[in-house]
Amino acid sequence: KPIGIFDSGIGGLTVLKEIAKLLPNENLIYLGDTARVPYGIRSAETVIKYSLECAFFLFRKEIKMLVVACNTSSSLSLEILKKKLPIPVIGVIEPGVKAALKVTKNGKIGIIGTEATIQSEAYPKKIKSINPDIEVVSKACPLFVPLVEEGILEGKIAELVVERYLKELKNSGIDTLVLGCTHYPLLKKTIQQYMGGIKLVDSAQEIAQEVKDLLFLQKLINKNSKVGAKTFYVTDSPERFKKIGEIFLNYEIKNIFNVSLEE
Ligand code: DGN
Repeated sequence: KPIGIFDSGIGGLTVLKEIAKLLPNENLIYLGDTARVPYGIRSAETVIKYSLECAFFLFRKEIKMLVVACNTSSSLSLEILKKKLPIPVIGVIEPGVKAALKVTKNGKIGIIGTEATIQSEAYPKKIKSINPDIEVVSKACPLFVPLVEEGILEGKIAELVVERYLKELKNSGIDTLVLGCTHYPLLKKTIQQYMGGIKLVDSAQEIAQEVKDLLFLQKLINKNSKVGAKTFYVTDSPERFKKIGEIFLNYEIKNIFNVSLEE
């Protein structure tokens, strides 16, 4: 049985990439809700509705586990998805938080994400529930997503936007910064350059490890196939997904199908 992964669009491919690296034998089905991206600027009610539609589409493909790759969706809809689906459901927030708590030495953690993720306070709430003494500084970085979608990952423009959003965080005394959005790992180099010694936590890498651990724990690991198959579904036309997605994955994307989620 495959693992289902969904995101509001293309960004979740950073998560798919890390899962494929760590679990090369697993069959992966990816759904990108490209017709309705971005989720990051929508109301909680809408994000939950869209997330449920994505989850049920994948559930009907007989997945054994659901990975909510989108930070916005994980922030707002993880609990309800866990209640509605009779399979393990994992979101990106908790693995990112756990990693950040391991990394920080001075107890001051920065979080960056979309407007909706930051407003939901999902990250600070999770952090405080584990360790109330940690100080959290959050910042929404809305221009990072379009920047990445345009393939502007390094150079003057990227540097200026990074500086614009991260200046305060850089001087706030944090020693750890969580990249709380699917797109941000692509800007890692530019962000790291600007942030200097501050440690970056890539939630895509962290969730991949969590998926692996959970598959072992639940004895769901795939031992049969040699090479994990990857199938992609998108709600808008596949052309743009293919073009931008190949920047994310660094290889040619085949098997992209267009689907409609509205019933
Ligand atoms: N996938 C979204 C996230 O991780 O928050 C980013 C894209 C978006 O919907 N704005």
